[in-house]
Amino acid sequence: IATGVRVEAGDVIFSTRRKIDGVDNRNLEDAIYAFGFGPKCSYVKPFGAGHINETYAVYMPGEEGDELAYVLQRVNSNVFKDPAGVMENIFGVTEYLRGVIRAEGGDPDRETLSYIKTKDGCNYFEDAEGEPWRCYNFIADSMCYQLVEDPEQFYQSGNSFGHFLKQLGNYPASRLIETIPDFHNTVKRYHAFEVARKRDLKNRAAFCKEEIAFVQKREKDCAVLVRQQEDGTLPLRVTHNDTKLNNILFDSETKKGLCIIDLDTIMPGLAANDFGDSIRFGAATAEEDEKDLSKMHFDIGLYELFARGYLEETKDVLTEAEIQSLPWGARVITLECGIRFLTDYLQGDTYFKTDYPEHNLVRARTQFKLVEEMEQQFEKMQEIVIQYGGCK
Ligand code: ADP
Ligand code: GN1
Ligand code: MG
Repeated sequence: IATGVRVEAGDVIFSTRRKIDGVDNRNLEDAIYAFGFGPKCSYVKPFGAGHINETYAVYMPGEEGDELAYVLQRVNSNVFKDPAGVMENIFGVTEYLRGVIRAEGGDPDRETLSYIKTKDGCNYFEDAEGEPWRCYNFIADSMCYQLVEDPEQFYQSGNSFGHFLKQLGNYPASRLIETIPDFHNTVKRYHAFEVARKRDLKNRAAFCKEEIAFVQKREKDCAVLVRQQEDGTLPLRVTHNDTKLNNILFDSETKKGLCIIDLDTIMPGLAANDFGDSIRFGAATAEEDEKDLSKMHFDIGLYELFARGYLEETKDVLTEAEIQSLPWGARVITLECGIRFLTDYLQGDTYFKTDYPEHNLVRARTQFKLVEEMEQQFEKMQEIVIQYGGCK
């Protein structure tokens, strides 16, 4: 599914040409003016398929009619408690990336996001209710996918995320603010799940006994990577921490990975987590919220393609221990994500956007199905990274 198509199907929710009935747009309109688009802006539509922020496509008059020119987002302040810190990270990293891309002979205007300051020079705009809005350029002639459509895309995606790790190899990690503390501390995620299960605020534990048992059986797995990080076996790097396939834009013409987006969670982290999150989302045969579990499988062929693309870029910078940790990254991050969905289900859907009451439970189930299949194919997963990583 290309976002380009989704957008055209979306409803106009703000227009400078007509009043839209039934939509309260005050804050959106203020944001449009704050970034200097009003009153020229033609119209605005909801955009994308993220679970956290509210994303809007901003259309401006162009030479051939209205053009999608900017992406405007209301940052979820329930998730990001320090929006100023988030924006400081993003401005720092994208500025740095522009220099790296220029040195590589690339085009910084297409290969990284260009964030736009407000008219009065701030990194973001705070609306009347104190909610943060930020804005960046829309990258034209790009595609974004919710599922791998052509296996080549996933190889390209591995290449791009691998390249991204290298590009930020010398970025001073001390400059980064930890925007969500312990974001991928799977041990703490497990404890949060246990707290939610015991409180059972919404009386939902009775409806997910099997899923609860599934997680509890795997408590030890939650510690595998955290322990290796703590004892120094695995180094911290500057990582993206949300490397889903829909957080990368592909060039419509060359079909290659073009630009890594959704930089809210750039923080020091483990390479295995970034690798793992890409596998979790992209090496799956169905969408994250597929209800029919018979459609959901872990596709080891796709895993291999991603691993090849990723390791072509990174095998010379990652240590052998890191390369060997990558399959664990896939297992642990998939388990962690399932735990997070299940925790949110138990505590009444306060974190992820949901469309119906069981949405988070449905999502947790797909993740656990993937974990099970990864466990069954784990040896093969290990052989693959050893092969492409050139390990002895
Ligand atoms: P969220 O944190 O909610 O996932 P994202 O920053 O990932 O927010 O944006 C949501 C979606 O919007 C992306 O998955 C992508 O489809 C689309 N999108 C975001 N930025 C751009 C862009 N610059 N060009 C094209 N599509 C974009
Ligand atoms: C969220 O924002 P989005 O949709 O790209 C979440 C990720 C999860 C993912 C599951 C900040 O990502 O951690 O893995 O949903 N982002 C945050 O799809 O919590
Ligand atoms: Mg996203």
